[in-house]
Amino acid sequence: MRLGRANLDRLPSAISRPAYDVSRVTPGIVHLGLGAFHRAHQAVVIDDCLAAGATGWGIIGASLRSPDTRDALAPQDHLYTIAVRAAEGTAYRVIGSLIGSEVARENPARLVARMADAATRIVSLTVTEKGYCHTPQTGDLDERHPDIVHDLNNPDAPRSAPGYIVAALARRRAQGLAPFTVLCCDNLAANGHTVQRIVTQFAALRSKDLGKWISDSVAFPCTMVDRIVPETTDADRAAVSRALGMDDAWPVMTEPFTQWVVEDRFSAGRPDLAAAGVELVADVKPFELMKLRLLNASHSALAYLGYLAGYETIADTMADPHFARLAAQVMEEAAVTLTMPAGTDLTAYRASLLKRFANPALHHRTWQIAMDGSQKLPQRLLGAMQDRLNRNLPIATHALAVAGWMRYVTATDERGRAIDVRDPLAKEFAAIASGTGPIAERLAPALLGVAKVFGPFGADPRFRDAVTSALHSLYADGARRTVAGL
Ligand code: CS2
Repeated sequence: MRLGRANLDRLPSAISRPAYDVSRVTPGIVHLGLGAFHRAHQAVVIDDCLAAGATGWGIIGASLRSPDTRDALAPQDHLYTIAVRAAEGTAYRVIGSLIGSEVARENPARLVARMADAATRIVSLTVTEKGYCHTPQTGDLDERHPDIVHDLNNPDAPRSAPGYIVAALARRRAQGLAPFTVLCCDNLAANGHTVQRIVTQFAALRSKDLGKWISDSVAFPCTMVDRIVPETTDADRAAVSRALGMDDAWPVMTEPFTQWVVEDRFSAGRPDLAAAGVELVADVKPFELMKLRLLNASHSALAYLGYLAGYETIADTMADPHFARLAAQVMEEAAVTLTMPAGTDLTAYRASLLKRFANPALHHRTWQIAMDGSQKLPQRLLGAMQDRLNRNLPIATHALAVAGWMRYVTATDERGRAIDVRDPLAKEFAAIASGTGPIAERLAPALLGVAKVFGPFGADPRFRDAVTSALHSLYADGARRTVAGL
Protein backbone atom coordinates (compact mmCIF):
# COMPACT_ATOMS: atom_id res chain seq x y z
CA MET A 1 0.00 0.00 0.00
CA ARG A 2 1.27 3.49 -0.87
CA LEU A 3 0.67 6.72 1.04
CA GLY A 4 -1.98 8.76 -0.79
CA ARG A 5 -5.15 10.76 -0.31
CA ALA A 6 -7.33 7.66 -0.51
CA ASN A 7 -5.34 5.97 2.27
CA LEU A 8 -5.07 8.75 4.83
CA ASP A 9 -7.81 7.13 6.92
CA ARG A 10 -5.83 3.93 7.16
CA LEU A 11 -2.85 5.49 8.88
CA PRO A 12 -2.28 4.40 12.50
CA SER A 13 -3.81 6.89 14.92
CA ALA A 14 -0.41 7.97 16.25
CA ILE A 15 0.53 9.47 12.88
CA SER A 16 -0.51 13.15 12.51
CA ARG A 17 -2.11 14.02 9.20
CA PRO A 18 -3.60 17.06 7.46
CA ALA A 19 -6.41 18.51 9.57
CA TYR A 20 -8.12 19.80 6.42
CA ASP A 21 -9.50 18.49 3.16
CA VAL A 22 -6.40 18.29 0.94
CA SER A 23 -8.48 18.03 -2.22
CA ARG A 24 -9.81 21.58 -1.69
CA VAL A 25 -6.45 23.30 -1.46
CA THR A 26 -5.57 25.59 -4.39
CA PRO A 27 -2.10 26.88 -5.30
CA GLY A 28 -0.78 30.26 -4.11
CA ILE A 29 2.95 29.55 -3.86
CA VAL A 30 5.44 28.22 -6.39
CA HIS A 31 8.54 26.92 -4.68
CA LEU A 32 11.83 26.47 -6.56
CA GLY A 33 14.07 23.76 -5.09
CA LEU A 34 11.87 20.93 -3.88
CA GLY A 35 14.47 19.44 -1.55
CA ALA A 36 14.23 17.97 1.92
CA PHE A 37 14.83 21.28 3.67
CA HIS A 38 11.82 22.97 2.11
CA ARG A 39 9.62 19.97 2.87
CA ALA A 40 10.63 19.97 6.55
CA HIS A 41 10.45 23.73 7.00
CA GLN A 42 8.28 26.08 4.91
CA ALA A 43 5.92 23.34 3.75
CA VAL A 44 5.19 22.46 7.39
CA VAL A 45 4.36 26.09 8.22
CA ILE A 46 2.07 26.25 5.20
CA ASP A 47 0.48 22.98 6.33
CA ASP A 48 -0.40 24.77 9.57
CA CYS A 49 -1.78 27.75 7.60
CA LEU A 50 -3.97 25.42 5.55
CA ALA A 51 -5.22 23.76 8.70
CA ALA A 52 -6.18 27.23 9.94
CA GLY A 53 -8.33 27.70 6.84
CA ALA A 54 -6.06 29.55 4.37
CA THR A 55 -6.81 27.05 1.60
CA GLY A 56 -5.59 29.31 -1.23
CA TRP A 57 -1.92 28.90 -0.25
CA GLY A 58 -1.05 25.42 -1.49
CA ILE A 59 2.46 24.88 -2.85
CA ILE A 60 3.51 23.79 -6.33
CA GLY A 61 7.08 22.58 -5.90
CA ALA A 62 9.60 22.67 -8.73
CA SER A 63 12.88 20.84 -9.05
CA LEU A 64 15.14 22.70 -11.43
CA ARG A 65 16.88 19.57 -12.73
CA SER A 66 16.22 16.17 -11.27
CA PRO A 67 12.89 14.35 -11.68
CA ASP A 68 13.53 12.19 -8.59
CA THR A 69 11.36 14.05 -6.07
CA ARG A 70 8.46 14.41 -8.49
CA ASP A 71 8.74 10.73 -9.42
CA ALA A 72 8.62 9.75 -5.75
CA LEU A 73 5.84 12.10 -4.66
CA ALA A 74 3.41 12.37 -7.60
CA PRO A 75 2.24 8.73 -7.25
CA GLN A 76 1.36 9.48 -3.60
CA ASP A 77 -0.60 12.68 -4.36
CA HIS A 78 2.43 14.69 -3.14
CA LEU A 79 1.77 13.64 0.43
CA TYR A 80 4.89 12.79 2.43
CA THR A 81 5.94 12.25 6.03
CA ILE A 82 8.26 14.23 8.23
CA ALA A 83 9.93 12.10 10.89
CA VAL A 84 10.79 14.36 13.81
CA ARG A 85 13.64 12.68 15.65
CA ALA A 86 14.76 13.26 19.20
CA ALA A 87 16.68 11.15 21.68
CA GLU A 88 13.32 10.34 23.34
CA GLY A 89 11.72 9.03 20.16
CA THR A 90 10.30 9.91 16.76
CA ALA A 91 7.04 11.70 15.90
CA TYR A 92 5.55 11.25 12.44
CA ARG A 93 3.45 13.76 10.59
CA VAL A 94 2.02 13.57 7.08
CA ILE A 95 2.16 16.93 5.28
CA GLY A 96 -0.47 17.99 2.73
CA SER A 97 0.62 21.49 1.66
CA LEU A 98 2.50 20.34 -1.43
CA ILE A 99 -0.18 19.89 -4.07
CA GLY A 100 1.77 19.58 -7.30
CA SER A 101 5.24 19.42 -8.75
CA GLU A 102 7.16 20.41 -11.83
CA VAL A 103 10.51 19.39 -13.23
CA ALA A 104 11.78 22.57 -14.79
CA ARG A 105 14.17 20.96 -17.20
CA GLU A 106 11.41 18.78 -18.74
CA ASN A 107 9.07 21.65 -19.44
CA PRO A 108 10.46 25.11 -18.75
CA ALA A 109 7.50 26.87 -20.39
CA ARG A 110 5.01 25.21 -18.06
CA LEU A 111 6.91 26.30 -14.97
CA VAL A 112 7.19 29.88 -16.25
CA ALA A 113 3.43 29.83 -16.92
CA ARG A 114 2.74 28.56 -13.39
CA MET A 115 4.84 31.32 -11.88
CA ALA A 116 3.22 33.94 -14.12
CA ASP A 117 -0.30 32.74 -13.26
CA ALA A 118 -2.36 35.30 -11.35
CA ALA A 119 -2.96 32.76 -8.56
CA THR A 120 0.77 32.67 -7.73
CA ARG A 121 1.45 35.33 -5.12
CA ILE A 122 4.70 34.08 -3.66
CA VAL A 123 7.68 32.42 -5.36
CA SER A 124 9.92 30.99 -2.67
CA LEU A 125 13.32 29.39 -3.09
CA THR A 126 15.67 26.86 -1.56
CA VAL A 127 18.11 26.25 -4.39
CA THR A 128 21.22 26.20 -2.14
CA GLU A 129 23.91 28.85 -2.13
CA LYS A 130 25.25 27.93 -5.54
CA GLY A 131 21.82 28.07 -7.19
CA TYR A 132 21.88 31.85 -7.42
CA CYS A 133 24.76 31.96 -9.93
CA HIS A 134 26.49 34.73 -8.04
CA THR A 135 29.99 35.42 -6.74
CA PRO A 136 29.81 34.51 -3.04
CA GLN A 137 32.37 37.12 -2.02
CA THR A 138 30.63 40.12 -3.59
CA GLY A 139 27.01 38.99 -3.88
CA ASP A 140 26.87 40.07 -7.54
CA LEU A 141 25.47 38.05 -10.41
CA ASP A 142 28.19 36.01 -12.12
CA GLU A 143 27.53 37.12 -15.68
CA ARG A 144 29.84 34.45 -17.02
CA HIS A 145 28.10 31.58 -15.24
CA PRO A 146 27.15 29.06 -17.98
CA ASP A 147 23.49 28.96 -16.88
CA ILE A 148 23.27 32.76 -16.94
CA VAL A 149 24.82 32.90 -20.41
CA HIS A 150 22.31 30.25 -21.49
CA ASP A 151 19.35 32.07 -19.94
CA LEU A 152 20.19 35.35 -21.63
CA ASN A 153 20.11 33.58 -24.96
CA ASN A 154 16.95 31.60 -24.08
CA PRO A 155 14.87 33.90 -21.88
CA ASP A 156 11.72 31.79 -22.17
CA ALA A 157 13.35 28.43 -21.56
CA PRO A 158 15.72 29.21 -18.70
CA ARG A 159 17.80 26.90 -16.53
CA SER A 160 18.71 29.00 -13.50
CA ALA A 161 16.58 30.27 -10.64
CA PRO A 162 17.24 33.94 -11.53
CA GLY A 163 16.34 33.07 -15.14
CA TYR A 164 12.97 31.61 -14.10
CA ILE A 165 12.11 34.49 -11.82
CA VAL A 166 12.86 37.09 -14.46
CA ALA A 167 11.04 35.15 -17.22
CA ALA A 168 7.90 34.95 -15.07
CA LEU A 169 8.08 38.54 -13.82
CA ALA A 170 8.53 39.81 -17.41
CA ARG A 171 5.45 37.86 -18.44
CA ARG A 172 3.40 39.27 -15.55
CA ARG A 173 4.51 42.77 -16.36
CA ALA A 174 3.53 42.32 -20.02
CA GLN A 175 0.11 41.06 -18.91
CA GLY A 176 -0.42 43.89 -16.45
CA LEU A 177 -0.38 41.52 -13.45
CA ALA A 178 1.08 42.51 -10.09
CA PRO A 179 4.41 40.86 -9.32
CA PHE A 180 4.72 38.00 -6.86
CA THR A 181 6.92 38.23 -3.78
CA VAL A 182 10.30 36.54 -4.11
CA LEU A 183 10.99 34.76 -0.83
CA CYS A 184 14.54 33.45 -0.53
CA CYS A 185 14.95 30.71 2.08
CA ASP A 186 18.65 29.94 1.59
CA ASN A 187 21.52 30.70 3.95
CA LEU A 188 22.93 33.65 2.01
CA ALA A 189 24.06 36.85 3.68
CA ALA A 190 21.20 39.41 3.56
CA ASN A 191 19.38 36.83 1.44
CA GLY A 192 16.49 39.02 0.26
CA HIS A 193 18.70 41.95 -0.68
CA THR A 194 21.25 39.68 -2.32
CA VAL A 195 18.64 37.91 -4.44
CA GLN A 196 17.07 41.25 -5.33
CA ARG A 197 20.44 42.44 -6.57
CA ILE A 198 21.13 39.24 -8.55
CA VAL A 199 17.67 39.16 -10.13
CA THR A 200 17.71 42.87 -10.96
CA GLN A 201 21.19 42.60 -12.48
CA PHE A 202 20.07 39.68 -14.62
CA ALA A 203 16.87 41.48 -15.69
CA ALA A 204 18.83 44.61 -16.61
CA LEU A 205 20.97 42.53 -18.96
CA ARG A 206 17.72 41.67 -20.77
CA SER A 207 16.33 45.22 -20.63
CA LYS A 208 17.01 48.30 -18.53
CA ASP A 209 13.27 48.92 -18.14
CA LEU A 210 12.58 45.45 -16.86
CA GLY A 211 15.42 45.78 -14.36
CA LYS A 212 13.99 49.04 -13.10
CA TRP A 213 10.44 47.70 -12.85
CA ILE A 214 11.66 44.74 -10.80
CA SER A 215 13.74 46.87 -8.51
CA ASP A 216 10.82 49.31 -8.01
CA SER A 217 7.91 46.92 -7.61
CA VAL A 218 8.96 43.43 -6.47
CA ALA A 219 9.32 42.61 -2.76
CA PHE A 220 12.26 40.44 -1.73
CA PRO A 221 11.89 40.02 2.03
CA CYS A 222 14.92 38.77 3.94
CA THR A 223 14.45 35.61 5.96
CA MET A 224 16.29 33.54 8.50
CA VAL A 225 15.48 29.85 8.14
CA ASP A 226 16.50 27.14 10.55
CA ARG A 227 15.89 23.44 10.85
CA ILE A 228 18.42 20.65 10.63
CA VAL A 229 17.44 18.24 7.86
CA PRO A 230 19.85 15.40 7.04
CA GLU A 231 19.55 13.54 3.77
CA THR A 232 17.02 10.68 3.81
CA THR A 233 18.60 7.22 3.62
CA ASP A 234 17.07 3.92 2.51
CA ALA A 235 17.02 2.82 6.14
CA ASP A 236 15.01 5.97 6.99
CA ARG A 237 12.53 5.18 4.20
CA ALA A 238 12.07 1.68 5.51
CA ALA A 239 11.60 2.87 9.11
CA VAL A 240 8.98 5.45 8.11
CA SER A 241 7.11 2.99 5.92
CA ARG A 242 7.02 0.54 8.85
CA ALA A 243 5.62 3.20 11.18
CA LEU A 244 3.00 4.22 8.62
CA GLY A 245 2.01 0.70 7.65
CA MET A 246 2.29 1.86 4.05
CA ASP A 247 5.04 3.04 1.72
CA ASP A 248 6.29 6.59 1.58
CA ALA A 249 8.88 6.81 -1.21
CA TRP A 250 10.52 9.97 0.10
CA PRO A 251 9.93 10.97 3.71
CA VAL A 252 12.02 13.72 5.32
CA MET A 253 14.05 13.37 8.52
CA THR A 254 14.33 16.31 10.85
CA GLU A 255 14.72 17.57 14.43
CA PRO A 256 12.10 19.04 16.80
CA PHE A 257 13.52 22.59 16.54
CA THR A 258 12.30 24.88 13.78
CA GLN A 259 12.56 28.64 13.30
CA TRP A 260 11.61 31.07 10.56
CA VAL A 261 12.12 34.82 10.88
CA VAL A 262 10.70 36.83 7.98
CA GLU A 263 10.69 40.51 7.03
CA ASP A 264 7.08 41.54 6.64
CA ARG A 265 7.25 42.92 3.08
CA PHE A 266 5.06 41.06 0.59
CA SER A 267 3.93 42.48 -2.75
CA ALA A 268 0.87 40.29 -3.24
CA GLY A 269 -0.33 39.18 0.18
CA ARG A 270 0.65 36.27 2.40
CA PRO A 271 -1.01 33.72 4.66
CA ASP A 272 -1.17 34.38 8.40
CA LEU A 273 2.36 33.19 9.04
CA ALA A 274 2.51 34.53 12.58
CA ALA A 275 -0.30 32.23 13.64
CA ALA A 276 1.84 29.35 12.35
CA GLY A 277 4.81 30.33 14.53
CA VAL A 278 6.76 32.51 12.09
CA GLU A 279 8.44 35.58 13.60
CA LEU A 280 7.58 38.58 11.42
CA VAL A 281 10.02 41.41 12.02
CA ALA A 282 11.05 44.71 10.44
CA ASP A 283 14.74 43.78 10.22
CA VAL A 284 15.98 40.20 9.86
CA LYS A 285 19.67 41.06 9.75
CA PRO A 286 20.60 40.46 13.39
CA PHE A 287 18.81 37.10 13.42
CA GLU A 288 20.39 36.05 10.18
CA LEU A 289 23.89 36.94 11.34
CA MET A 290 23.25 35.15 14.61
CA LYS A 291 22.25 31.99 12.79
CA LEU A 292 24.96 32.06 10.12
CA ARG A 293 27.78 32.94 12.51
CA LEU A 294 26.76 30.71 15.42
CA LEU A 295 24.96 27.72 13.93
CA ASN A 296 26.30 27.47 10.40
CA ALA A 297 29.86 28.54 11.26
CA SER A 298 30.26 25.94 13.99
CA HIS A 299 28.47 23.38 11.81
CA SER A 300 31.03 23.90 9.06
CA ALA A 301 33.91 23.77 11.55
CA LEU A 302 32.59 20.46 12.91
CA ALA A 303 31.99 19.18 9.38
CA TYR A 304 35.52 19.76 8.00
CA LEU A 305 37.49 18.95 11.11
CA GLY A 306 35.14 16.13 12.15
CA TYR A 307 35.37 14.55 8.71
CA LEU A 308 39.17 14.75 8.78
CA ALA A 309 39.15 13.16 12.24
CA GLY A 310 37.16 10.26 10.83
CA TYR A 311 33.73 11.08 12.24
CA GLU A 312 30.72 10.17 10.09
CA THR A 313 28.06 12.40 11.64
CA ILE A 314 27.80 15.65 13.57
CA ALA A 315 26.48 13.76 16.61
CA ASP A 316 29.54 11.44 16.50
CA THR A 317 31.79 14.49 16.27
CA MET A 318 30.01 16.19 19.19
CA ALA A 319 30.43 13.05 21.31
CA ASP A 320 34.17 13.83 21.33
CA PRO A 321 34.47 16.47 24.07
CA HIS A 322 37.31 18.26 22.28
CA PHE A 323 35.10 18.81 19.26
CA ALA A 324 32.15 19.89 21.39
CA ARG A 325 34.51 22.49 22.81
CA LEU A 326 35.59 23.49 19.32
CA ALA A 327 31.95 24.23 18.40
CA ALA A 328 31.50 26.24 21.60
CA GLN A 329 34.69 28.19 20.87
CA VAL A 330 33.65 29.07 17.33
CA MET A 331 30.46 30.46 18.84
CA GLU A 332 32.40 32.28 21.52
CA GLU A 333 34.54 34.01 18.90
CA ALA A 334 31.54 34.87 16.72
CA ALA A 335 29.23 36.06 19.50
CA VAL A 336 31.09 39.34 20.11
CA THR A 337 30.52 40.33 16.47
CA LEU A 338 26.73 40.23 16.93
CA THR A 339 24.43 43.01 18.06
CA MET A 340 21.08 41.57 18.98
CA PRO A 341 17.75 43.26 19.69
CA ALA A 342 16.88 43.55 23.37
CA GLY A 343 15.42 40.36 24.73
CA THR A 344 17.55 37.94 22.69
CA ASP A 345 19.29 35.46 24.96
CA LEU A 346 22.44 34.50 23.05
CA THR A 347 23.73 32.32 25.86
CA ALA A 348 20.61 30.18 25.77
CA TYR A 349 20.71 30.12 21.96
CA ARG A 350 24.29 28.85 21.97
CA ALA A 351 23.49 26.19 24.54
CA SER A 352 20.53 25.05 22.47
CA LEU A 353 22.73 24.73 19.36
CA LEU A 354 25.16 22.46 21.17
CA LYS A 355 22.25 20.30 22.24
CA ARG A 356 20.80 20.18 18.73
CA PHE A 357 24.15 19.18 17.23
CA ALA A 358 24.48 16.39 19.78
CA ASN A 359 21.03 14.91 18.95
CA PRO A 360 21.91 11.21 18.63
CA ALA A 361 18.77 10.41 16.64
CA LEU A 362 19.82 12.59 13.68
CA HIS A 363 22.37 11.10 11.33
CA HIS A 364 23.63 14.31 9.79
CA ARG A 365 26.75 13.44 7.85
CA THR A 366 29.79 15.67 8.13
CA TRP A 367 30.29 15.06 4.39
CA GLN A 368 26.86 16.56 3.61
CA ILE A 369 27.61 19.81 5.45
CA ALA A 370 31.14 19.96 3.99
CA MET A 371 29.63 20.39 0.51
CA ASP A 372 29.93 23.69 -1.36
CA GLY A 373 32.29 25.33 1.10
CA SER A 374 33.30 27.95 -1.47
CA GLN A 375 29.73 29.22 -1.37
CA LYS A 376 29.42 29.09 2.41
CA LEU A 377 32.67 30.36 3.89
CA PRO A 378 32.15 34.11 3.37
CA GLN A 379 28.88 34.44 5.29
CA ARG A 380 29.63 31.75 7.87
CA LEU A 381 33.25 32.41 8.82
CA LEU A 382 34.94 35.25 6.96
CA GLY A 383 32.61 38.07 8.01
CA ALA A 384 33.08 37.35 11.71
CA MET A 385 36.87 37.08 11.23
CA GLN A 386 36.98 40.49 9.55
CA ASP A 387 34.90 42.00 12.33
CA ARG A 388 37.19 40.54 14.96
CA LEU A 389 40.36 41.70 13.22
CA ASN A 390 38.88 45.19 12.95
CA ARG A 391 38.71 45.12 16.73
CA ASN A 392 42.17 43.56 17.11
CA LEU A 393 40.74 40.34 18.52
CA PRO A 394 42.34 36.94 17.86
CA ILE A 395 40.79 34.58 15.30
CA ALA A 396 42.44 31.25 16.11
CA THR A 397 39.35 29.02 16.18
CA HIS A 398 37.84 30.44 13.01
CA ALA A 399 41.24 30.15 11.35
CA LEU A 400 41.33 26.48 12.27
CA ALA A 401 37.91 26.01 10.67
CA VAL A 402 39.12 27.66 7.45
CA ALA A 403 42.27 25.53 7.57
CA GLY A 404 40.06 22.44 8.01
CA TRP A 405 38.23 23.45 4.85
CA MET A 406 41.58 23.85 3.04
CA ARG A 407 42.79 20.45 4.18
CA TYR A 408 39.46 18.97 3.08
CA VAL A 409 39.42 20.46 -0.44
CA THR A 410 42.84 18.96 -1.19
CA ALA A 411 40.61 15.88 -1.69
CA THR A 412 42.93 13.51 0.20
CA ASP A 413 42.21 12.61 3.81
CA GLU A 414 44.66 12.06 6.65
CA ARG A 415 45.06 8.40 5.75
CA GLY A 416 45.72 9.12 2.10
CA ARG A 417 42.24 8.15 0.90
CA ALA A 418 40.32 10.23 -1.64
CA ILE A 419 37.64 12.65 -0.39
CA ASP A 420 34.59 13.11 -2.64
CA VAL A 421 34.68 16.93 -2.60
CA ARG A 422 31.45 18.47 -3.92
CA ASP A 423 31.89 22.12 -4.74
CA PRO A 424 31.48 24.19 -7.90
CA LEU A 425 35.16 25.15 -7.53
CA ALA A 426 36.40 21.65 -6.58
CA LYS A 427 38.59 21.32 -9.68
CA GLU A 428 40.25 24.67 -9.11
CA PHE A 429 41.04 23.75 -5.50
CA ALA A 430 42.41 20.34 -6.46
CA ALA A 431 44.65 21.94 -9.10
CA ILE A 432 45.96 24.44 -6.55
CA ALA A 433 46.63 21.67 -4.03
CA SER A 434 48.48 19.52 -6.51
CA GLY A 435 50.56 22.53 -7.54
CA THR A 436 51.69 23.38 -4.01
CA GLY A 437 51.78 19.94 -2.46
CA PRO A 438 50.85 19.35 1.21
CA ILE A 439 52.86 22.28 2.52
CA ALA A 440 50.82 24.69 4.62
CA GLU A 441 53.09 27.65 3.88
CA ARG A 442 52.38 27.28 0.16
CA LEU A 443 48.88 25.83 0.09
CA ALA A 444 47.22 28.35 2.44
CA PRO A 445 48.29 31.51 0.56
CA ALA A 446 47.48 29.87 -2.79
CA LEU A 447 43.92 29.02 -1.71
CA LEU A 448 43.50 32.45 -0.09
CA GLY A 449 44.21 33.87 -3.55
CA VAL A 450 40.92 32.51 -4.89
CA ALA A 451 39.21 35.88 -5.17
CA LYS A 452 35.67 34.52 -5.68
CA VAL A 453 35.81 33.18 -2.13
CA PHE A 454 38.18 35.46 -0.25
CA GLY A 455 38.30 38.73 -2.19
CA PRO A 456 40.78 41.31 -0.86
CA PHE A 457 40.57 39.75 2.63
CA GLY A 458 42.73 36.87 1.35
CA ALA A 459 45.69 39.26 1.26
CA ASP A 460 45.37 40.35 4.91
CA PRO A 461 48.60 39.10 6.58
CA ARG A 462 46.92 38.54 9.98
CA PHE A 463 44.33 36.30 8.33
CA ARG A 464 46.92 34.51 6.20
CA ASP A 465 49.26 33.86 9.12
CA ALA A 466 46.52 32.51 11.39
CA VAL A 467 45.20 30.15 8.71
CA THR A 468 48.68 29.02 7.66
CA SER A 469 49.65 28.19 11.20
CA ALA A 470 46.42 26.22 11.76
CA LEU A 471 46.92 24.33 8.50
CA HIS A 472 50.48 23.60 9.52
CA SER A 473 49.21 21.88 12.69
CA LEU A 474 46.65 19.93 10.71
CA TYR A 475 49.40 18.52 8.51
CA ALA A 476 51.82 17.97 11.39
CA ASP A 477 49.45 16.57 14.03
CA GLY A 478 46.16 15.68 12.32
CA ALA A 479 42.71 17.06 13.10
CA ARG A 480 42.11 15.25 16.37
CA ARG A 481 45.29 16.38 18.07
CA THR A 482 45.02 19.88 16.68
CA VAL A 483 41.47 20.27 17.95
CA ALA A 484 42.40 18.73 21.31
CA GLY A 485 45.24 21.24 21.60
CA LEU A 486 43.08 24.32 20.97
C1 CS2 B 1 24.21 23.04 7.20
C2 CS2 B 1 22.81 23.64 7.08
O1 CS2 B 1 24.50 21.75 5.24
C3 CS2 B 1 24.83 22.78 5.84
O2 CS2 B 1 25.66 23.56 5.40
O3 CS2 B 1 24.99 23.87 7.96
O4 CS2 B 1 22.06 23.03 6.09
C4 CS2 B 1 22.07 23.64 8.42
O5 CS2 B 1 21.76 22.33 8.80
C5 CS2 B 1 20.82 24.45 8.35
O6 CS2 B 1 21.14 25.76 7.92
C6 CS2 B 1 20.12 24.47 9.69
O7 CS2 B 1 19.10 25.38 9.67
